[in-house]
Amino acid sequence: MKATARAHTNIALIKYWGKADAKLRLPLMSSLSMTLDKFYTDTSIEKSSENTEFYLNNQKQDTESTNRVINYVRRLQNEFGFSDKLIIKSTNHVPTAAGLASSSSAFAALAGAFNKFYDLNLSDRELSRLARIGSGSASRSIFGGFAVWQKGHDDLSSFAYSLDENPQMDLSLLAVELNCQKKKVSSTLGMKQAQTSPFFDTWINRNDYELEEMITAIKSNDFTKLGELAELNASEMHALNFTAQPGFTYFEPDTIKAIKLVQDLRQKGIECYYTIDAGPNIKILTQLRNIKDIEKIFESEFNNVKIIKASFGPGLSYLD
Ligand code: 2P0
Repeated sequence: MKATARAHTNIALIKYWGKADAKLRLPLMSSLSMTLDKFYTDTSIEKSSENTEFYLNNQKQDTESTNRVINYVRRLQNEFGFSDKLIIKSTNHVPTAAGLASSSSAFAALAGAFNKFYDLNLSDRELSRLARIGSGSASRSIFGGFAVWQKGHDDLSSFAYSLDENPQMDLSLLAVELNCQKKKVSSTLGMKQAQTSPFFDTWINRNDYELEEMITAIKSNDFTKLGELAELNASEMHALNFTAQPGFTYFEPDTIKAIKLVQDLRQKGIECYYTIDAGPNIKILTQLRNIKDIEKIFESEFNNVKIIKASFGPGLSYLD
């Protein structure tokens, strides 16, 4: 028997940046995201007659990523009392050009495949909790549209829920690949380092307020408010990195150039906002009528820039 699940990546508009418990991936703050239609992972699980193996895009993976996946699946097996050897195959439909991390879709799809393979009939809440243990942001990819990951206080209370599975907001995301990839500081390391910033307490203390404001913006279909808040929240996250002891940044010179371009576009009446994750590329939040103008200006300002357009994607689904 083989079970396959599909999960889409998400982009956080209110970001998770700080862990209360690294092993359980309990966050210090709640977060909110938009699930994206263009980027997803398909993962299948079947029985193995020999060892547990992990293939990504049809290739057997190195020890590090294999271990992360296998240890995760073992942990789930222990929780539910299984011990079979498994073959796990994932296909990522997350183009590197998107500059988006695939761990959100990867662990959500894996939790889904596990649920299907063992016929567990888990609720979305339970699936979200299990996905979270694999990678924090994966908790939100169980759901489509807008999802909120409530921080909770222990393993059972930290999971995401759907805010709006099928939003009517005119909201697009342009993933801009700036061709300036550098060796990354992992999210886990970045989050740990950010906690040394003198502004970290402020970041935590503002979380309830910013989350509530974002939920209000979504419920009232207020794109301007959503964009302003998302940009502020991303800037706060990156300010923590700059002011950590020692400081660091994911930004490259082109990141700053792109930020200024977004600000210039706004001055000219083309409404758009940026958000940035643990890397140098920016994602632009905008509306349908402005996409062409933004693409044109970015293409003229950057050589060989790749821009991928995305909008709302669905939650976890099962393929077989
Ligand atoms: C987020 N990021 O909310 C934040 C914003 C990046 C910037 O979650 O360590 O791969 O596996 O729990 O989920 C990326 O980190 O981290 C992330 P782990 P994850 O989307």
